[in-house]
Amino acid sequence: MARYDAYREEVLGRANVSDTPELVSYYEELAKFETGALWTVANKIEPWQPQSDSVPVLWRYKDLREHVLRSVDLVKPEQAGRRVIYLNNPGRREVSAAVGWLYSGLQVMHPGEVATAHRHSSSALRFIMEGRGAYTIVDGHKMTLGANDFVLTPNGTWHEHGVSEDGTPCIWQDGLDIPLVNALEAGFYAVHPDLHQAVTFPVNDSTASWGGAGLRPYGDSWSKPYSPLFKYEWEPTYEALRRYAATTAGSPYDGVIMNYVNPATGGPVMSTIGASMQMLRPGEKTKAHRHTGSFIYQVAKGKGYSVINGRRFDWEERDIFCVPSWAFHEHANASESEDACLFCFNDLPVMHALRLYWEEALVDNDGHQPIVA
Ligand code: GTQ
Repeated sequence: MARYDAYREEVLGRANVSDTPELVSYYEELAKFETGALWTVANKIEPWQPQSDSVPVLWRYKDLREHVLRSVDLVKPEQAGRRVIYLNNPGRREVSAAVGWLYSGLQVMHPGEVATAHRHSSSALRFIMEGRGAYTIVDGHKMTLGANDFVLTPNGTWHEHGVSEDGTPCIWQDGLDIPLVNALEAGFYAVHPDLHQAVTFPVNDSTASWGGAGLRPYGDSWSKPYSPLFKYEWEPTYEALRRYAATTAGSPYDGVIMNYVNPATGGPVMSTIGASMQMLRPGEKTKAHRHTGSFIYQVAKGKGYSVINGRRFDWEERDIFCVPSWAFHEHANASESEDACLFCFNDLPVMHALRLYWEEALVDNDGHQPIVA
């Protein structure tokens, strides 16, 4: 590999300048004026292909759950703002990212607890893992939440979360584009002046208005840059996948996969974050491909494994794992009788908007990666 790269550097004109005492002192002179010679960094800042600092990680729910629950005894939501245990990618610790420019964490609330309303430049989503009675309020729209429901809190919207008095302890996964917004140096944050917002619409009005398959409220004038449907419930999502599965061969790389969309446009749910739910049929094993963009999966149902850059990760319900940009990945359902479902959120809307999306299949080895670990 090293020889091949050296060959390409000479033949294709990449930077290939050896240090001499004269050059080294020249670089020191340049540094004094906050400058540098491009050829000392060119190969690093313009790689041949995407180089992710993120590594594939599997966060097992059976490891995390007790630690997440313990935080309830240690801090109150009013002290913590949000009582969340966040997921740290070993290659992205300095930006608190779970992968690439995406953040994720597990938030826990007990019955009767409420977290104050705030808004920020980051867009956020939640995927409910366990418990009864959780709710989120987004700009006056209150949504009641159950396991595997998916909720949006688009950037700029006031949002707060809680669990009703008659509920049970609730845990959900948060997903935000905090690292991206910080990288773009565009983040504002504000706490609601009254600490909480009024519920100004009937409860669950968003799903009542926009949740009808293929139907749009007559004469609506929704023009905001995010989905008017803030909650995507599990039951209709699973039903849609089952029906689609009965009539499609599916994707060779993802099985039966459907995107959550903004029903007003057909586009992604928010401007920076997209999401999908996919079903791997009993015994289904997909082929490997890779693409730009960062991906965080939660196992909504079933058990199986994914091979990511040659490493096998065995997962079960509620486990979370990430696929870094340009990492080869393939998925398998370990059951011969039950389907498996993977929820995923990603930065694909950013990749597409900036024309940075690129994709390729693994051609060798019948489309499967040799497993190295
Ligand atoms: O609920 O808005 O996990 O602002 C991290 C930052 C959740 C939230 C997180 C946040 C939120």
